[in-house]
Amino acid sequence: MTEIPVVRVLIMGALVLATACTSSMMDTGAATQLVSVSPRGGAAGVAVSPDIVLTFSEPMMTGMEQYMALHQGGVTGPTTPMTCSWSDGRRTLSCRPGQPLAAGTRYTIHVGGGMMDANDLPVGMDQYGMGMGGQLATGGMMGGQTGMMGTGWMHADGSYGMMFDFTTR
Ligand SMILES: [Cu+2]
Repeated sequence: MTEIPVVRVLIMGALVLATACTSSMMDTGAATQLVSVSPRGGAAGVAVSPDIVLTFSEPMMTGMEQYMALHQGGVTGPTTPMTCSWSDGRRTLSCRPGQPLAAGTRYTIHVGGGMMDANDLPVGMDQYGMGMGGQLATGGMMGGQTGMMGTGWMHADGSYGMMFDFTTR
């Protein structure tokens, strides 16, 4: 009868894996945070060809730029295509609109609440975002649009990320 020892070995293995998983999660420490946004929420007189820059406290997962959008008007307004690039070890995301923005017009940067860091962990947004003029994008504000309410956009707190509006000069 060799089956019982095999089962015991498998159980032991599972326990070791569970222990390793717990300790690695503790080592991760605080969640990655969105630490700065430019232009800040409520900014006025912004150039019509602005550099829109997000800075995170830790490296971000590949492809997360797809969950950052620039809307004309509020968060339900049409989006403007942007060209984005990462720097500083994938901590800084810099985007520029493909065409100059309209003058004297309000725009909204929408940072998707489901952005993940390089360790595949959710990114905190409101700890610093509120102080930068950000507002949580609630379901009601989204106006029932579905394109920005799925994975990548929805945050664990039930919001759809943060919005930072500005007005061009
Ligand atoms: Cu959006």
